[in-house]
Amino acid sequence: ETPHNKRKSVTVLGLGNMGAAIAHTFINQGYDTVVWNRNAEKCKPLVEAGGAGIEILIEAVAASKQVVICLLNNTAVDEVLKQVAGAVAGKVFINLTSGTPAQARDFAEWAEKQNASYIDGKILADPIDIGTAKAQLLFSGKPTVFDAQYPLLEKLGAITYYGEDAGAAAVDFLAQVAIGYEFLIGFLHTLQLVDQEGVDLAAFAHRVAGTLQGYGPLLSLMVNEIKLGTYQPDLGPLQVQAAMFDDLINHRKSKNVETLRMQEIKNLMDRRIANGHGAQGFSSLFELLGKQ
Ligand code: FVH
Repeated sequence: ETPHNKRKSVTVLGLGNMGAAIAHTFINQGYDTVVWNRNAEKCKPLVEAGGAGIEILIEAVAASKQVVICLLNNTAVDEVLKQVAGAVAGKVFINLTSGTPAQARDFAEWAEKQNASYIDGKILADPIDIGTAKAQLLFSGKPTVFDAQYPLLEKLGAITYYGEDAGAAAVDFLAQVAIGYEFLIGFLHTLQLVDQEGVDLAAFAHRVAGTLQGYGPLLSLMVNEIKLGTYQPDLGPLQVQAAMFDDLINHRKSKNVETLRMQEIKNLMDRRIANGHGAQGFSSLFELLGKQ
């Protein structure tokens, strides 16, 4: 039996899909895991798994030095933290709730004023993957605090540290999540397109997954062209791409599939070509996307 002050303990606030997966992981890793949830019913499965359910929020927070928070959004986190203000000196808050860089920086400032510490974390994974290398977790905050928390955090999955600025992990998270959604809404639209032509969707998805392999090197090439400002043709010169886009958009219109985003791309291409850059690549649209 390890002496009490050596026993690893952690409190988890929020036992939704993700919070419960996090709490289960800590329990499985031998932590004395205190669990709290607004709707206390959700503590039951965790208590059965060996966790300690505490219904009074301030007692749940008082029970451990490390307090992991995983709620629906940071509005909820705000509501919860307000209830424990003044009673958190010495605590280490590890917030794994999705949110913005500004929210993360505000919480870090709040913690500082409360004589507590703060690490901001973002999860690029499904609950099922938590506790395995498949889960990607992004962290930022004070290096000394991150280092001290590393043994706890690395139990959750593959972790990346983004440095001292508490908002840095959220910057990457929101950007990467946005790219994912841009791609996936495009994918859903193309499924409508090919479905109408009787294409087998599973086979099509497999082919798309194959084509996606080529995008890694293209991303690096485009960033290089943006740095150099030369914008060598990628995907061909813009004027050739624009010619294809007219057909692509007309085809979609004929199939009653949304052309909003494709029209946005075409408009950018036309503007860039009109500015005399028709021989440049798709990367040159970057010039039109910054603060106007
Ligand atoms: N689930 C996923 O696949 C994604 C993967 C990527 C990261 N996200 C983020 O994880 C956060 C939690 O998401 P979740 O899936 O666990 O969400 P729910 O299952 O709906 O659980 C929400 C918990 O938040 C509690 N809650 C909501 N509002 C409040 C409030 N005002 N005060 C206190 N707690 C609140 C809720 O409590 P209850 O309704 O059970 O009483 C749940 O515990 C999220 O940021 C995702 O973006 C997950």
